[in-house]
Amino acid sequence: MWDVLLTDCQAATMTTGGSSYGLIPDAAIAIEGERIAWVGTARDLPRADAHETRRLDQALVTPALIDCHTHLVFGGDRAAEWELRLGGASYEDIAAKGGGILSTVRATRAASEEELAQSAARRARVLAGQGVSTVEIKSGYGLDMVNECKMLRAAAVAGKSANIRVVRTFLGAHIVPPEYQNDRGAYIDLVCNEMIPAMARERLADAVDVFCDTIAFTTAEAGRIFAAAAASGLPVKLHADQLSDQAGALLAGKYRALSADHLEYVSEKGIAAMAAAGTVAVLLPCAWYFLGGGKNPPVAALRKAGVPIAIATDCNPGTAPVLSPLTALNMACTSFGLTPEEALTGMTRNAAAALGLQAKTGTIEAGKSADLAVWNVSSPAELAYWIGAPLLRDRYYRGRSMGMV
Ligand code: DI6
Ligand code: FE
Repeated sequence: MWDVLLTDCQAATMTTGGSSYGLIPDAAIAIEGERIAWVGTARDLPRADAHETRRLDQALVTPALIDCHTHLVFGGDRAAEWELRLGGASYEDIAAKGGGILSTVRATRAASEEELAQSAARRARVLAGQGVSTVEIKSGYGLDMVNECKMLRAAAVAGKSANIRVVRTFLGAHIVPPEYQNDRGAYIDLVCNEMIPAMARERLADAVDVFCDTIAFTTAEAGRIFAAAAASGLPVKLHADQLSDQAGALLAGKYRALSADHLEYVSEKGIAAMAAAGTVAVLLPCAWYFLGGGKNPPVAALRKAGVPIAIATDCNPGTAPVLSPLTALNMACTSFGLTPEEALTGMTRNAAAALGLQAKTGTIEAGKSADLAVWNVSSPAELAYWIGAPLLRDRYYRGRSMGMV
């Protein structure tokens, strides 16, 4: 006997093939324990006995959303810096004057682990209340062993308290910390020789990321860090070609990165390298918008090359103070020209791939974790269409209904 049977619903399974969105108009979904046991058209149900049957009045069920790129753990905020930017200062100017990421580093170092966990849990609960059951959280505002570990532990605590799966990424190479300003090589040594091995040994991180750009690390430096990650058995991701073309995507392809993220300035060669390596392109339209909407990422070229596209909020205090994944979907369509189906695929199936979780979550298929979102909409395109509407009706995480948060 199944534990739970969801009926009288439409299911956008987000599987490849079949009709668009993998849509099953009159669907049933059976859950056993933490997993999806069966999904299909209701009249094909092999049996209908379940401990609990929930009729959903034709609501739409999708895979729970996956926010595959966030910086959810941080101290303080950067509203004052935003006011400066509105007055004409650029993100790069502010960074050069010790503001920007470094100001969040100061606030994060000053915060206790409990404070960081609590504020991150509040943010994670907001994401969960919009249908997210998996969130990636990066470190990168600690920039020393103690504070990077503190951030990653806080990320795990936040996930538990919000009933959401957290995937942790070590971003020690976010920016050169103040105490190494005149010896960046020594900081990279620390990241490669001590921090990455410790993150792997203590199982504090699932992947390693580098911010590769003019205000952060060069492609050669990122290459050293990727080699250290490989030696410790950790997969890599890259903040690539956001503010300028640094050949970041080429490097991501060379190291078979799970994803290369941002990509506004990615080159044709970079796209080809990503396609050959199966690297996911994570586009972050909220950061693009909040920085004033510069160059668009080359969506048509990514599509043509067959690079899978994911969409995330990039929630962070500097360039994307955004806790609305559905708004990110809307912006992916209105600003970057994705179709609503591409956008939703980008926050489900392809977002799972960007985290190496494609076997576990991201589609509605038998055997996968029962991570589901139930929406009060009549078609999947509405998820990207509305801005700021309370569309979520229920969320399932590992087979359990979380109700409305
Ligand atoms: N790219 C981003 O969008 C964020 N970090 C990064 O490497 C911005 C982080 C910040 O400004 O605090
Ligand atoms: Fe980021």
